[in-house]
Amino acid sequence: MTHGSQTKLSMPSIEAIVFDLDGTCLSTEQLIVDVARRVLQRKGSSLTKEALEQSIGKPPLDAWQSTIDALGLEASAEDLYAESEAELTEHWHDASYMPGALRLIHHLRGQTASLKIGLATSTPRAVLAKKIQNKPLLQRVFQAVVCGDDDDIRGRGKPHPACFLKVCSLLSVEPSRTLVFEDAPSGLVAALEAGCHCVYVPSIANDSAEEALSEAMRQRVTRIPTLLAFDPVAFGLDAFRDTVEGTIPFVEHPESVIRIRGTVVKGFGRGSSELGIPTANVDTMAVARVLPGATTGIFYWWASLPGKYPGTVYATALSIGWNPFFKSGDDDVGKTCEPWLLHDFGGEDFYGAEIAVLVLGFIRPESGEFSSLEALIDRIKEDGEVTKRVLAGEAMMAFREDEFLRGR
Ligand code: ADP
Ligand code: RBF
Ligand code: MG
Repeated sequence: MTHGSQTKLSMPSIEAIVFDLDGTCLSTEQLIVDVARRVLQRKGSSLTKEALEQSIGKPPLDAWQSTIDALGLEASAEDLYAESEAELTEHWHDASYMPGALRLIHHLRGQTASLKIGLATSTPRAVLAKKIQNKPLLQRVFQAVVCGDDDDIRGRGKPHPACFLKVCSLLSVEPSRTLVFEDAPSGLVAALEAGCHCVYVPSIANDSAEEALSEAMRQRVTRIPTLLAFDPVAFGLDAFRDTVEGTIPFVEHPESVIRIRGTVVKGFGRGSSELGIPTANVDTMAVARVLPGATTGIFYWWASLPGKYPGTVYATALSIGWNPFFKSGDDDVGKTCEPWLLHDFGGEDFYGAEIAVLVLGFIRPESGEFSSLEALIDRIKEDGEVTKRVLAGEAMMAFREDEFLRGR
C-alpha cells in the first residue's frame, strides 16, 4: 500500500503514544449532529446540508448561531445549546470509534517493544467516564489520562501544551519520544509546543493548520486523511498484520463496519462519459450521518438496491472524497461518495433509488497524483479487481446476508 508522505522521520525511537479523544478516537461530531437534528425537529425545523456546513468545526454556541441564521429560526443560540447539552449528557456512550481507531489501539497494545499509551483530552473527567462507559478497551488501555478539568490543566487548555507535558511526565517519557494523534488545529499546536511529534488527522475538511506553523514545527507533523492510512513502520513500530491483499478488512472488529443508507443522486456526470466508470453517487446527508466529514478514501463494500432489485447484492468499489485528480486550483468541489457497482446494468440508470451499503474495508487513501486520466482509470480498475478478490473471502461473503442490505 502506498502511504504518500509517510517516509521514515528523523526522530528518536517512539516510547509513547498519546491520543486526543474527540474526533481522533471517537466520532463525537456525528453524535452532536444527531442530537442537533432532534433538537431542530422539536422546533419544527430540520437540519439542511448548508446549515451543517456552516456550523461544522465551530465552538458549540457559534455553531448554534450559524445554524439559526442558516435556517432563519426564531430561537436563541443559548436555548438550543442548553437543550442539546442536556440530551448529549444522556448519549455520550453512543459515540462510535473513528474509522481505524479501534484497530490502531489494539495494534499498539500488542507491540513487541513496550510502548506506553496515554490520553490527553479537553473533556472533563466525569464526561470522559460517560463517553467510554461501554468501551472496555478505552477504559483499560491508557496508562495515564489527563482531562481538561484537572487542577493543573484548567484554564490552560489546548493550544496550551500543559496537557501533553503532563501526560508525558506521568508516563515518564520525553516529549521528543512521544507521538501524539490529534484531529484539531489547537491540539496540533499544543502537541508541537510540548515538543512531541504529531500525526495530524484533521477532522475538518480541507483544513490548512500547518500553514500557521514555523518550518521547524512542520518537520514534526505527519498529516494523514484517516487513521486507516497510518503506517506504523514509518515510525519504527511493528507493521499491521491484518492486511489482506494490501487492504484493511474491517471484519475483525465488527463495530468498525460502516452502514450507509441513502438515495442515488446526480453527480458531475463524468463517471460514465469521461472515465467509463459509472458511479452511483449517494446523497451526502446520508453519508454525513455515519462518516465523519473529513474521512476520505477508497473502500470496498457490499451494496444493494432494495427497492429496485430486492435480494441482489453487488460487490462494489467506492470512493469517498474530493476527487483531487479533478480538483483545479482552489475550486471547492464538494465531497462525494461514489460506489461503482461491479455489475453490468446494460446502460440502465437508477437515479432516485434507495441504496444500502455495508463498508467492509479500506483499500487506500484517495490520490490526486496520477500522471494521466488513463493512470487514474487503471488504478480504479485495479481497485475493482482487488474488491472482487477480497469480497470472495468467507468472512466477507457472510456479510451478504446482513439484514441491513434487505432494506427498511
Ligand atoms: P453521475 O456523475 O451523475 O453520478 P455517472 O456517469 O457516474 O454520473 O453515472 C452514474 C449513474 O449510472 C448512476 O447514478 C447509476 O444510476 C447508473 N449506473 C449504471 N451502472 C452502474 C454501475 N455499475 N455502478 C454505478 N452506477 C451505475
Ligand atoms: N478520484 C480521485 O481524484 N482520486 C482517486 O484516487 C480516486 N479513486 C477512485 C477509486 C474508485 C474505486 C472510484 C469508483 C472512484 C475513484 N475516484 C478517484 C473518483 C473519480 O474521480 C470519480 O468517480 C469521477 O470523477 C466521477 O465523479
Ligand atoms: Mg457518479
